[in-house]
Amino acid sequence: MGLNDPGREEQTVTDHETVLVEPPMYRVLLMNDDYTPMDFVVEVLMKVFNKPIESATQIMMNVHKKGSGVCGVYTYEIAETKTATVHRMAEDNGYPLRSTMEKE
Ligand code: TYC
Repeated sequence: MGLNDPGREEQTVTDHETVLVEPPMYRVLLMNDDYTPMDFVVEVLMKVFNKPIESATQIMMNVHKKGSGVCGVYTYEIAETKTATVHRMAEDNGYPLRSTMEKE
């Protein structure tokens, strides 16, 4: 507490405010194509997006019919890593499977 300004320090200390800002979130989507085998897409959804086989199959069939579909929603760095992992797995196996991310 300052001698010339009694009470000032207490006022400053209790003035802090906690502001929690949620990070921006990104949808990761899979795109349909004519060449990637269905079972490979299901494998990707299980390994990269931690989906159980039932929902992996459901998401794959939805992408197959509709052209694209959401696999999950993540913070920027995680979405980016998952997208890169999909592309690496596809390339390693010679498939054209693509994934994209978009801000929520
Ligand atoms: N259309 C593919 C096929 O008939 C299967 C497929 C599904 C491919 C989803 C990509 O993201 C995809 N073999």
